[in-house]
This record gives sequence, structure tokens and C-alpha cells, in this order.
Amino acid sequence: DEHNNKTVKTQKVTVEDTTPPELKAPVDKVVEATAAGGTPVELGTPIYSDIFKVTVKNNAPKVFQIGTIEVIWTATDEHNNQTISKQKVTVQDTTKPKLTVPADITVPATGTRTKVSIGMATATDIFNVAITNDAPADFPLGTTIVTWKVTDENGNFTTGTQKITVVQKLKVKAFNATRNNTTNTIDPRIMLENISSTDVNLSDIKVRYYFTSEGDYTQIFACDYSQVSGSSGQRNITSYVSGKFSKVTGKTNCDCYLEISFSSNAGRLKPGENVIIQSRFAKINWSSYTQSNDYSFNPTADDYTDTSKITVYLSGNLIGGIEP
Ligand SMILES: [Ca+2]
Ligand SMILES: [Ca+2]
Ligand SMILES: [Ca+2]
Repeated sequence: DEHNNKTVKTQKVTVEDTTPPELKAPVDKVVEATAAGGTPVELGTPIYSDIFKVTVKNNAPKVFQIGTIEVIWTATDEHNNQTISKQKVTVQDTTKPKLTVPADITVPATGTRTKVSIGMATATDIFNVAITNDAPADFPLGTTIVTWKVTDENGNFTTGTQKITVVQKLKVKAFNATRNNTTNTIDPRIMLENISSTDVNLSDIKVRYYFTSEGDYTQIFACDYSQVSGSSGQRNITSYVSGKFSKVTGKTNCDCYLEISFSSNAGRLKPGENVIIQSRFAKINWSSYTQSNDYSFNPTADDYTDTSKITVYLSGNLIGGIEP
């Protein structure tokens, strides 16, 4: 006071910072995967403020796996006030694998069904892939489409096709010189054409003509004429043709077949060449046949005509025609 008496009291003034920083995480991200082991993602820059110095961190992994995760951003000021803000990061694989299918293949038939080595497709993708195809165990004559499919581990897939063509080695044409329903002589005219790109040994070939014999009698075969024609000229192989008869049971329109074969002197049938066999057969007692119930009989053709009812075997394998 005016007389200099003093009393002292203290007042505490506390300045404190309890205000957390402002923080806004970068915008959500959707990115395409760039590596199977994880994809690095550029997260962007957060927006933050505080009157004091702020440290901003996040818990993002170095690389992101497929899927969505929430990255948590944390802003901390010097007085340990914290604010968090979340950012969604999605890594996806929408990229289809690339597929390369094996080349188309053409092979000669080795039977009614032919085994073919079709090769293997290849595929690329940053993820693991599985390759499948729908190829049968063996292939019929003609062209079969094989569909290959590659699927990555995220379910994206690509398909591609491969053509497998099985060609008949020998084409069979035939007609019956006698087309009367009742006859004591059956005389098939048969032509085999080598439609493959390789030679065929005639002695490896057997041809079957199927019929019902109307009585169990010895039958006699005769080859009237057989000739190879084509790039090597013409040659008569009549004396190298033989025929034998075999009985069959349990078939429709067939209880017997004639099997025609060639001796080694018949030589080879080159690509594009054909051989005709003009033969006849009869029962030893000259009793009549009925032809309308014969599997291989063609009542209408009067010249060499495609047929599937006369079968051809190469080294014992059926390579042409359909058995009864
Ligand atoms: Ca603050
Ligand atoms: Ca992919
Ligand atoms: Ca008959």
C-alpha cells in the first residue's frame, strides 16, 4: 500500500495445447496389380494443419496384395495430440492371361480313332495360371476343334482354339457291277485312293465286303482285273490280289465277309494314286444270293462312289469305312 506494506499472492497462468491437428488422408485408391508378390501404391499426400509442428505417419505396407485394406494415417502434434484419417487402397487384377495355343495339326488316321500329340499351350500372366483343354483321348476322322483355357489365380481367363484334323489315308469308292437283287454272282468294284502324303504298301492293306450268304456253301473268289494308276503310270496287279471268306455272327445284314488282300509284288500306292479291284464271287453250287440284305451292297451306284460300308485296314488297324 501507500505505506509500503506488501502481500504477495501468485496466479498461475497455464498455456496448453489440447487441440489435435487437422488431418485429411489422401483420396481412396484403386490400382491394377503389377506384381504377384505385391503392388507398390503411390498413396498421395495428406492434408494437415496445426499451429504446432505436426508429424504425419501411416501404417501402409510397402506393397499391397490383391484386395482392399484401410490405411490409417495419424497426425501428431508436438504435444502429442493425435488425429487419424483413413484411406481405402484396393489392388485388383482384371488383366486376362495371354494364351498361345499350339499350331493346328493334320495327321493320317491310324484307325477309326487316332491318338494325336497335340502339344501344349503356353500362357503369361503376373499371377500363377492353370491351363486346360477339352481334347479327347483320341480323335475321329475329320476336324476337331480343341479349346484351350488359361485361368489366372484371380479367375481371369482367356480361351483359344486349335484344329486337329485326322485325314483318311485311303478313300474308298465302290459299286456293284451286278445290281440285281437275286444273283448267283456278286461282283464288287472297289477303288482305293491314297489321299495321304505318304506311300502305302499294298501288302499292308486289307479290304472287307460284308454280306449275307444265303446258305453255308464254299465260296469261290476271282479277281478279274486290278490296276494301280497315278503318277507312276499304270500297272496291272491282277495276279497279286487274293480273297478269302470269313463267317460273322451277331451282325445285321452280314453273316460273312470277303477279305481282299495283296501280295508284296503289288508294290506301293503313292500319294494321289488309286488301285481298282474288279472281283467276283459265287457259291460252289451256283445257288443264288439275295443282295438287298447285304451290308456292303449298293443297289443304286453304277460307277465308283464314296462308301463307308466297305472297310479298309492298314497293318490290322481300321483306317476307312464302318464295320457292320
Ligand atoms: Ca495442436
Ligand atoms: Ca491376371
Ligand atoms: Ca444276302
